[in-house]
Amino acid sequence: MKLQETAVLFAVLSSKPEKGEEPLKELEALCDTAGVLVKGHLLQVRRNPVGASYLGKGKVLELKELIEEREATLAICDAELSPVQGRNLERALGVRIVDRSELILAIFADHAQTKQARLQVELARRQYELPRLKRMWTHLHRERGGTGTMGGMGEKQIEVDRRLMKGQISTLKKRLKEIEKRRAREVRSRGKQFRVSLVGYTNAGKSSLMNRLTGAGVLAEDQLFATLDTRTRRWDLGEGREVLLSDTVGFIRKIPHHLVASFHATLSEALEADLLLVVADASDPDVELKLDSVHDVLESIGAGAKDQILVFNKMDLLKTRQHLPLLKGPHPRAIPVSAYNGEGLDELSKKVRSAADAFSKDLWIEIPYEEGQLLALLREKATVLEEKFENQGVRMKVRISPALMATIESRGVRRLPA
Ligand SMILES: Nc1nc2c(ncn2[C@@H]2O[C@H](COP(=O)(O)OP(=O)(O)OP(=O)(O)O)[C@@H](O)[C@H]2O)c(=O)[nH]1
Ligand SMILES: [Mg+2]
Repeated sequence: MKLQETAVLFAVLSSKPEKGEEPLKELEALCDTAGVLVKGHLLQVRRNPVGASYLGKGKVLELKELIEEREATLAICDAELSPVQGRNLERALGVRIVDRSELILAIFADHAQTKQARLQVELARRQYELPRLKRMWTHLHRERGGTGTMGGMGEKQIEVDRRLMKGQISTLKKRLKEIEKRRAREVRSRGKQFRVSLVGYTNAGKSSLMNRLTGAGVLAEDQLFATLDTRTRRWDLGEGREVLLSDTVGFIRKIPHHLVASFHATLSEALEADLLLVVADASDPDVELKLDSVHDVLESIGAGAKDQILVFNKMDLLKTRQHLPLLKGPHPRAIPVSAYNGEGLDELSKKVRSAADAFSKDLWIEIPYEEGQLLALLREKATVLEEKFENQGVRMKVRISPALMATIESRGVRRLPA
């Protein structure tokens, strides 16, 4: 029988938590997703964590007592610990120490479905392990009942392991590059359709919206990081407008930096989009904080300046509309919706439709046969919807951006009445 892992959570806070604030709530949700039972909390308020042991001496002893009293098999820290801090704490406490990064990496490893996601997680984990030279905590360890420290590894073994790991890291990088190249080709072949990408904090309801809007059937669950890869589907906006909608990996505060680096290709799906739908959970008391970190991640991958529509999801969970002015105050243009009961989705479609209309319009034009270059340009940069071959030239119905239309008009092409 597999024993359930149990944990005590701990963190250093730079200031005293406000009344009603639950500083370890998100870490608990991460534990829940990873299948770890939480048995207790320990907080220390101090300006900076201690360099060698993260917690102060007295608090380490307190934590040890708590672990023994609650019979926990793990102690989980809400920050990323340095290799030294991790080792020292493990020695002092006699249980396995898992930090926030390691926990998130373990969840990613569990949830990775596609080859690309698996390789990306594997790469991030190897990079995390390299300076620590310990095997990460995984469900495999749990099945073996393995807790406690690695200890006792000889210098020579460490050298061999380190070299091995470096080799694995460069192989993983190479394999990922190949997949990325293939994907880039696929993206290019999608042509000139307007692309919309759902982004936002993990568990905000991106996949649920994707399902509701496109009938995609992607996994949506009350878990953190249910989605790790990117799915793209056609989204019919009505009135003959169709765009491509992508759902992808969610963001989190204090995201392990190795994960950002190895998931760069997946995260940068947002870079390829013409419009971002930034999805937030309107029922979450921390919504503003989480939106800030979403904007930070967007900024860091170079997508900060993209056109955005803010979408407040889960409106069905707000008991009264009173909450709405509160949400709309700083965000007057946000659209309130519910993936659950469908409210607000028509308005959302309308907003996206007008963004897509501004991006490109459907027009009839006529190009003389001798204008071969113009014909080629249109085939490459616009979408040809219909073609009729007349005496003078080709009559075409094209979906075309205002910029491209201006270019061809400057070359003497006129638009025809519809
Ligand atoms: N009540 C309510 N629940 C919702 C709504 N939208 C999503 N949920 C729930 O919120 C949870 C997370 O939804 P997902 O669609 O998986 O969220 P996500 O943003 O894709 O999350 P990750 O892929 O994990 O980053 C699920 O339990 C959904 O059923 C909504 O409009 N109302
Ligand atoms: Mg999802």
